[in-house]
Amino acid sequence: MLRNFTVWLAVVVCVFAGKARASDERAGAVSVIFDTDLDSDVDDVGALAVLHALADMGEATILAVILTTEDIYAASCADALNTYFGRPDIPIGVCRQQKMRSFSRYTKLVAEEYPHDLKSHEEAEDGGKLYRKILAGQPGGSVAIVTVGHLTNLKNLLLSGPDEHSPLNGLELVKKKVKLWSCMGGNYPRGKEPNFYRPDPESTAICVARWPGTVVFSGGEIGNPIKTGGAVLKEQGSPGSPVRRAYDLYNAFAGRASWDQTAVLYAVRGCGAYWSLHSEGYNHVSADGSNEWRPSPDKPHAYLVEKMAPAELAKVIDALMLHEPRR
Ligand SMILES: [Ca+2]
Repeated sequence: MLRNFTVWLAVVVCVFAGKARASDERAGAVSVIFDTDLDSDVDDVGALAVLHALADMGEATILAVILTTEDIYAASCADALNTYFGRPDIPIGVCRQQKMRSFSRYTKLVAEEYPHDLKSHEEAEDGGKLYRKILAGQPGGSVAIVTVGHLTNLKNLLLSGPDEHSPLNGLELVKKKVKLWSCMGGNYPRGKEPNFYRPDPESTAICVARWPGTVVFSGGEIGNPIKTGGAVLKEQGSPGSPVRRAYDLYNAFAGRASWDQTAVLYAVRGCGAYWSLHSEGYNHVSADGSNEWRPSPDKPHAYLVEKMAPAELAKVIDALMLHEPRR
């Protein structure tokens, strides 16, 4: 009897898992590669939670999570978050050329406390290669890349040569497969923002100058006044949620800026009622990682301009961060 029940349960679980995947791939869902420095700040966790919520709502499909960080527990933490949200098999990429260390306030404990099967950083794939593998398998003009950290892996993709996944070089592959790069980085119209200058300004300058398609930047000034993950997450979040746990470990229950969530939200929903775009001109990045918007020549660059009041947009983001996985 117990064995029969176990078999029945397994069938039910498989059927519901199948439905979840089918729903993710609903027509109109935006296919996203999420590239994150899941380490020093906690808005990356908020952004990944928002992305899973949008996937559960049929608005997004998560193709891969790429960790551009030297935190050695970031990959396992990402796998634990993906597993919590019912997507344990999302491919995970890392930076191979960095000297790894442990410095995040939350990645190690989240990785230790929540189930996942990626046992170590070494088991993950190389981020630049994973980009190529994923892009090669997608339809033309279909992929949105969201970056919410620095750009080492993206530069590795862009400068890559042909390989077993595609005869195209990185530039050609991006041009053919990527419809949007939604980039949290820089300040607009000018400034110096950490994602662009720390620790790899050279990759920033290369990616922004050579990107062969549309880039929309969410500057530090956009996410800064949108405080989320505070009292709402503390009081209404599931006690078992790794998102709530990460914000607690980060000591962020006073609320934290929503830089990274904005880049996810834009990639999936566009401007909506949230923002307008400033698109005339282009973004110039200097060797030190500072940036300046220049009025000409016009390139396929744009930056977000606040439209919805930050306190109202915070409610939208907080609601998505409270989302619990389907069981
Ligand atoms: Ca980040």
